[in-house]
Amino acid sequence: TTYFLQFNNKLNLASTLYSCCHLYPLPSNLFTGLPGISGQNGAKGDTGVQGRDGVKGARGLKGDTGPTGEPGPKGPEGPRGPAGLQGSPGSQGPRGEKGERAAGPAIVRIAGGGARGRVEVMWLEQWGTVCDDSFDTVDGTVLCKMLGYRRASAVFTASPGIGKIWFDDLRCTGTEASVFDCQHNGMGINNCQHNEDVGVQCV
Ligand SMILES: [Ca+2]
Ligand SMILES: [Ca+2]
Repeated sequence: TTYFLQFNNKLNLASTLYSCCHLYPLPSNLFTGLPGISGQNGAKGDTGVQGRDGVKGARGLKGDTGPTGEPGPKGPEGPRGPAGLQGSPGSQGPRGEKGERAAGPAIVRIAGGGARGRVEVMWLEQWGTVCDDSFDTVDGTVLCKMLGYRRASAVFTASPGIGKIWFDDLRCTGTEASVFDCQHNGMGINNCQHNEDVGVQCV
């Protein structure tokens, strides 16, 4: 029915156009029949040509920082460094207290070994003599006591000795335990000759 109505409408329109104007030729498809049934699907077309590569995408966002790792093992000990510069010497320390007189070998003697003779003293491991300047029995007594005698009964100029003249201007007070503790010019300091070497008589 629908096709029929469409057919009539097309027929009426064509008739009207043709009858009224005679100007337009009738369209060749105006009087076609009913549409046939649909044909079978055509064969599948050929595969198309591969398209061009797409535009590269934008760079992704930076990832988050990962967790802190475990500390690595301790490295080996480094080589020993070069020796440092030598330091400056320290300041001199305080003077020590005077020590006890060493009980060593004899440091005074009477030449010849008797109770009377030239006085000889040892200093710096050298035997020497004593000048007779200002030497008296007080000095002689200190010396005789060192040799085990009580006192000096006399002093005199003895026969010349040899070596150093260790004492000159010896002035003992009588209380000294050693002639080395008496006042004098200084060890080896003198203006004497060996013909001024002093002698002593101990009792
Ligand atoms: Ca003299
Ligand atoms: Ca003198």
